[in-house]
Amino acid sequence: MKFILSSLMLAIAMTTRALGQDVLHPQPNIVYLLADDMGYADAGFMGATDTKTPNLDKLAARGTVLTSFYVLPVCSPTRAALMTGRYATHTGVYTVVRPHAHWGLPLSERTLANALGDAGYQTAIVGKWHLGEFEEAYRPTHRGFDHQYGLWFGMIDYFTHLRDGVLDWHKDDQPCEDRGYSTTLIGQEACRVIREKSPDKPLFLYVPFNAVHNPLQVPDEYMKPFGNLKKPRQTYAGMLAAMDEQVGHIIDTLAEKNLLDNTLILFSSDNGGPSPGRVTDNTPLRAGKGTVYEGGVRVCAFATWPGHIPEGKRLDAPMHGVDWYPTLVQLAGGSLENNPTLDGQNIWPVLTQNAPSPHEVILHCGSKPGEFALRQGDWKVIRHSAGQPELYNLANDISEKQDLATDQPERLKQMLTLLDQTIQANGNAPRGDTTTSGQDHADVE
Ligand SMILES: [Ca+2]
Repeated sequence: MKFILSSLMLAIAMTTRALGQDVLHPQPNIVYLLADDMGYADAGFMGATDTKTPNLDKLAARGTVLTSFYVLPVCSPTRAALMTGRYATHTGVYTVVRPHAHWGLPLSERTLANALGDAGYQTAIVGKWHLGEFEEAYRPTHRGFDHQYGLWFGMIDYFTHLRDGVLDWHKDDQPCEDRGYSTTLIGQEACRVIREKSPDKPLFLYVPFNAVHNPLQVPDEYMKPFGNLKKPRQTYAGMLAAMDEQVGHIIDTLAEKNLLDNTLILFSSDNGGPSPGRVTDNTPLRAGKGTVYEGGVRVCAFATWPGHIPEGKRLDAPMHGVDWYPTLVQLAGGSLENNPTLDGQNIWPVLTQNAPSPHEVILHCGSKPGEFALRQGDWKVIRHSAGQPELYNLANDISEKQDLATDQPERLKQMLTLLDQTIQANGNAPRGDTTTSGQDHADVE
């Protein structure tokens, strides 16, 4: 029976190949859509009513929404975590990598693109890198990506692709003169990569949009449907709609290529929304980008792969961006042997079999020296770079309104000890950026 089945699979594979279609792969294609600076409650699937994200909502409904998905408080550290499966305590990427800064994701790190490439994947990054570019060796095509398109820095002008007067638009890490709104260009290139995908290899397509990061810029036509909103929220809603439209094109292209059944689609923001209440909406979470409060590190996220991941489900088990690395590499049949120590855990059983979160604790690394938080079960302790530590019970206080540090000194002490132990057990890498306090621009970039 097994022989007949495998012969049948082979026959189908050969037939589809003869027809010029994609060969059946046991390894799924992986598309990671990363939004930049999107608030926890800015999408319809997270309850937003003043924005329009129909394509993200459709995808989320066909998969599982991850309501306790954590990342780091700003851009570069989250990207480092996604690319390595390691916390900032291991990579040293605690802060944003500024344009031309003489550091980046350490070259000793094995990236997700390296690992999936080793497992036989075609790899492409279309969007924002933000992990260093001052030497060639730090650029995406030297970090495991077969193909690169988009920006190296953060915070470029959406129309001119300039940052501080310097063009930051690249193709295969060479300057690129393509004109147009960056969100549109990113979507178009992602679709091209899918259309021209190698028929012999599964695809890892990483699409880190620079939307909806500031500067808040969007063609007028996208703002018009949101005339009832005040700026800057109106502009932001337009930017979000433009990004959602490109997500729709990416999904349509996957469908045209008949790849949807064999593609795992992941979505998240890279940090919480900045200026919550004015630009973004992190309801019901406290604060936003740049902080280790929930509004800075808990982000909107989902995972979609019909037939594999439950549809229409909401999953509250705590998980972290570092988890994708081991999860995806194992799903792809890749090897973690000789990999640097991982902080991430394989969350496939959580996603597919309702297993509990594999994390005893989740560590939050802030950008400011000495700033950390730790979640254990429902409890969360925060140690700021200055001032008193705080203690919250997220089970009945998701908004972190009631600091229990004074009421529960014993638990506070225990949690702070556990925090120190966790930091020590999870690497002691020097901070990559030694030139700033980590405080500068944390809230803008
Ligand atoms: Ca960001």
